[in-house]
Amino acid sequence: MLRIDHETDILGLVDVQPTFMFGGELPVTDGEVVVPVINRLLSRFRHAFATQDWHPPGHASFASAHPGHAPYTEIDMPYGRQVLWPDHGIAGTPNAALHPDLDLRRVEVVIRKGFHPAIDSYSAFFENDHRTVTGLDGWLRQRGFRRLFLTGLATDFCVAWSAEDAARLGYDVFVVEDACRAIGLPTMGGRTTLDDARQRLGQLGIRFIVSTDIAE
Ligand code: VGL
Ligand code: ZN
Repeated sequence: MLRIDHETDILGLVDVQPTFMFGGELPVTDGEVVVPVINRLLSRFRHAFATQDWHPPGHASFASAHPGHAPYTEIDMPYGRQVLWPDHGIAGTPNAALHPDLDLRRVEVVIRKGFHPAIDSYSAFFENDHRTVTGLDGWLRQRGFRRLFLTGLATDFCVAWSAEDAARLGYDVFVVEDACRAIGLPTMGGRTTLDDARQRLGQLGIRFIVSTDIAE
């Protein structure tokens, strides 16, 4: 059992937006089921932050910006390999809002990411060039938070990249699995992006828990 320390623990909501749910532009299987699980957690933590995937039209991560390339294939970008996605998370559209059923009373800061036209940003801390910062580290550090409990979409992309950066920045990181859902693209040898993410995160000491592991 984990006991919440209300001074130094914070719940993180990663990209809990309709664009990643049933009926959205980049639907994650069962993405919408995380909303009630996250609301239960929000009633227990005193502090929370949220991220929002927030792209301009024609963003470089969209397959539509690369003629001849299909969604869910990869290309080389100046900063490394990039999966191409369907157009999604368009800044200012209803599907890019935080899910309307979320109880946002405890969400003290919202970080938007992915608004630079030429760089994608999975992580809540750095854009995919691993150098451009979002400012979240400064906010968390100045507020004195030490342990992050991450939830949201998708486990194997934005949640995983946020968790890895957080661990490297010195935070103690927990991924609350029943409050997350994965995209699960195939990788090498019958593995998926979720299998690969679990392995990378485990090596960094990031723990996968379920919401019932957190004491009432
Ligand atoms: C995400 C793909 C593209 C995510 C965002 O939130 O995991 N995935 N943009
Ligand atoms: Zn995106």
